[in-house]
Amino acid sequence: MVHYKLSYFPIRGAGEIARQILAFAGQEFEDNRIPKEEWPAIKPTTPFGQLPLLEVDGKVLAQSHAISRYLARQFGINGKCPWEEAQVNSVADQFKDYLNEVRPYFMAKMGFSDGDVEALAKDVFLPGFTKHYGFFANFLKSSGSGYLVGDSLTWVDLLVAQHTADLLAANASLLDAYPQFKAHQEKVHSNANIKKWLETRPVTPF
Ligand code: GSH
Repeated sequence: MVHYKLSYFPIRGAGEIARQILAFAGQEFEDNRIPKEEWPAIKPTTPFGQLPLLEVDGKVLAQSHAISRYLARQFGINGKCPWEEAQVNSVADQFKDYLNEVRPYFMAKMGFSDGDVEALAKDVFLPGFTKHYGFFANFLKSSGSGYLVGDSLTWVDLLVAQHTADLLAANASLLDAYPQFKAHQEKVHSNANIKKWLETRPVTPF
């Protein structure tokens, strides 16, 4: 049997969607959560000096989206044809652009950087969130299925739904203007395997 080992820090962050794809597939995996103190010794041994890393029978793959794409393809949630797969990748890449755009807000909010959290919420987060959830809303509308692309769950649904859940946990009214994303998050997180994962995964602040 193939051995999957997912290495990341003991948070959800950039490692969580790979974990969720494996959980969705009902695939056993080694959920290797590396304590901060152990990281300096491991860092130079990794392909790009960063986590997450996926090991498949000892072969190493870095970069969170590359890992998600590989796993999604292995387990059939990468889109049902090359065009759907490209659409999934397009939304996922745009999601990464969104996170980069709003990063200064989240870094300050999580206490990793100085900065006026309220000012960053108003000037950085809200404009980025409104712009990008507007883009993603067009995909939900166009698919008409409740999923972002096609008529079934893909890994980009896991990516967006986790972020929506995180936003809702921090501010329940933030998505009042986007009821379709509350419905999307509920639909994605009602999948039996995902539901079980969400209920049993380690509780972390982010
Ligand atoms: N583009 C990379 C990906 O998506 O995998 C970014 C990975 C990344 O930023 N990893 C951070 C990290 O390894 C944690 S989220 N930080 C420790 C370090 O750079 O030494």
